Amino acid sequence: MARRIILANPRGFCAGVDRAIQTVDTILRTAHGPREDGLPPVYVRRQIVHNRHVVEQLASRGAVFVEELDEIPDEAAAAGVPVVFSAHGVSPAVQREADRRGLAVIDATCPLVGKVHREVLRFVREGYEIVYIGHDGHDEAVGVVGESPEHVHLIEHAVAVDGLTFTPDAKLVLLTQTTLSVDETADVIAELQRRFPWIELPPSSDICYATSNRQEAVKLVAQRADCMVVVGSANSSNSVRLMEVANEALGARGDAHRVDDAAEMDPAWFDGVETVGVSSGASVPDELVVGVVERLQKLGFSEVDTVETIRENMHFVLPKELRAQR
Ligand code: 2E6
Ligand code: F3S
Repeated sequence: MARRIILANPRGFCAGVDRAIQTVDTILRTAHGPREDGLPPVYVRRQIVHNRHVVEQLASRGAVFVEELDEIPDEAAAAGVPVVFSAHGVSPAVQREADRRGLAVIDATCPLVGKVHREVLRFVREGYEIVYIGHDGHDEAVGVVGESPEHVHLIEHAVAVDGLTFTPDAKLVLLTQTTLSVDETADVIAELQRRFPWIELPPSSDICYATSNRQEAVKLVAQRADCMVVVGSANSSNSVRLMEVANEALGARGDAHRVDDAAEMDPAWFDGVETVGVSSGASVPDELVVGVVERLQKLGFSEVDTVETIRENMHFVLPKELRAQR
């Protein structure tokens, strides 16, 4: 039988990533090359999305990536050089610092992350304590917890529920990071409901449509494959979750491997493999998947099929400062 590739669909860019990259792209296009004053056309706080190739590509076109706002010189602030906040969002402290410095901020925070920020503010106003399932230190979690550090209690796993102490008179609500594993989160929620039966869930899950759709599709593909390749960077939460979900669905039949690009694939992974599944995280340009498919074809995987679970049609408009320019 011919060796084959099964592509998962949906995979790759989500609406929030597309918007964030287009934000930086639009600024770079409008700038038409380097400025006369020697300053860069745009600063970006943190990786615009968690993908090495995306960041390298935008940097090669002149975008300057910084970890913190204090790396941006005062002369750039005075000259009005735009500063883009990444798709993962920022804490109010970062926004305040930008205001203090008079920086020309363009906020590329995904609207679905922004929604969680607003939920925190609303529930705190209403007197709730918030249990937030997320990854300690991840940009998105840092931003959300920063909205109200004293009322947002971050936990990563079900075992951490043991460390929470709330009395039954405490109003409790659960919020989560947008890119968690749907199945793992269900386990944490079950444990929370066992300990705190009165905990309220938000009206709709904070795990975003793109995360859950990609996990659903990767599961179906993995059930039909002997091995999986998931394209995405090591610091991309949704890509790593996708790899874990694929591994779980493969079970003893094989392994799921995360790679940044085709060059990271080890041909030995495919010894004895008849069907390899391929997917990619929400921050991954599809040309990287094309590269993976081409390399697999060279290794003898000549047939290419697709498994599609749902057709996405989500789109977010650009930040208001840029709408006229696109
Ligand atoms: C913003 C929020 C959620 O690491 P993570 O999966 O959060 O981020 P990316 O940049 O890999 O994916 C898109 C994204 C942006 N997801
Ligand atoms: Fe937004 Fe979800 Fe993408 S939160 S950036 S739509 S992975």
